[in-house]
Amino acid sequence: MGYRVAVVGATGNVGKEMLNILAEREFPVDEIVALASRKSLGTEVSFGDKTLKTKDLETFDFTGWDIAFFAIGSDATKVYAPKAASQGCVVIDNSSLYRYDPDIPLIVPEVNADAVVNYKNKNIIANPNCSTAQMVVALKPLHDRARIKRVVVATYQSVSGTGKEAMDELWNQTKGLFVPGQEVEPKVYPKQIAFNVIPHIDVFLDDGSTKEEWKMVAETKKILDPAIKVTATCVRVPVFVGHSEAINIEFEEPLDWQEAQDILREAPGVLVVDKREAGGYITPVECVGDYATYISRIRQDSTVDNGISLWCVSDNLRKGAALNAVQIAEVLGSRCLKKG
Ligand code: 11C
Repeated sequence: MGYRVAVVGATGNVGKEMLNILAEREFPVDEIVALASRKSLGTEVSFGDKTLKTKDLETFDFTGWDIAFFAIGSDATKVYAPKAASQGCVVIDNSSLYRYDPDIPLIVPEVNADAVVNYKNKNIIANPNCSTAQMVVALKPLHDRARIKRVVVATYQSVSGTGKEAMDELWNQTKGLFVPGQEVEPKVYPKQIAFNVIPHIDVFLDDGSTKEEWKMVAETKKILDPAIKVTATCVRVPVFVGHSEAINIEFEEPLDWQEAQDILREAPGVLVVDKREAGGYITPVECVGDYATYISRIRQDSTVDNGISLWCVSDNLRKGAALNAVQIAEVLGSRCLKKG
């Protein structure tokens, strides 16, 4: 006995990972359907050892389906998520459309699983931005111990966060730089991404910050604690998969780096790799395909009272998107929804 599950946007980076993770974690599925826009209709996608042919999202009737994972842009989500929800299907949405709606829970299961019951308000649950998800997994156990006052974070975000076209741009631009006459001009990004870094993700806001930076602030407050002050600088780097973050944390109470390391070793969803020697830390290429949020470089920041700095790395398509969505469904299943 299981659930009838739809994956919306099944041909995209995140949709494909959702199907992989549902199969890997043996999520109880009675029936599964892969949905996509008309232009991807009939495309084949893998679900474990099965192959699914995508069906048309536009004409799909969600009546009788239990859970729909949405991994499409906000504009299309605005049309189809309320339709699915009103047809009785619980939507777990990876876009930013509903994240800041006070009636819609924004969930990272290691942090605020209890809020999942609020799905009943609108039959919709929001999945956070990838850079927020991995950060709050790391912050939560430390906040429980010493109360976080302020976080200063700089991100190093992979191009898969933008999508498949961006991954192609990095690949082709990198090759093109070695072959005279085959240089690839920036198209997805405003500047060259190969062998470069770009301090700009999502649109600019009036105060000079970017929307990606604003999301890290607003989502951390909603998921973890509205009292925590966050300032972020979000940067795109020439890495295919895996977001990294340098996080500086100021606490209300004293916290020794060794105790922080012990706390993080016990924390759900976290793996600590922290030897104070060459290679004794995790880099993004090593986290690809994993579930964990890796923490390295835990150290005291003696420039403030009660400061700790650390390095945090995770697979942005997994904990940052598809895995977190499936974990939400697992909580929903165990606490709220009946099977079959
Ligand atoms: C990036 N974090 O790396 C973005 C992708 O709000 O879900 C996800 C954007 C979002 O570009």
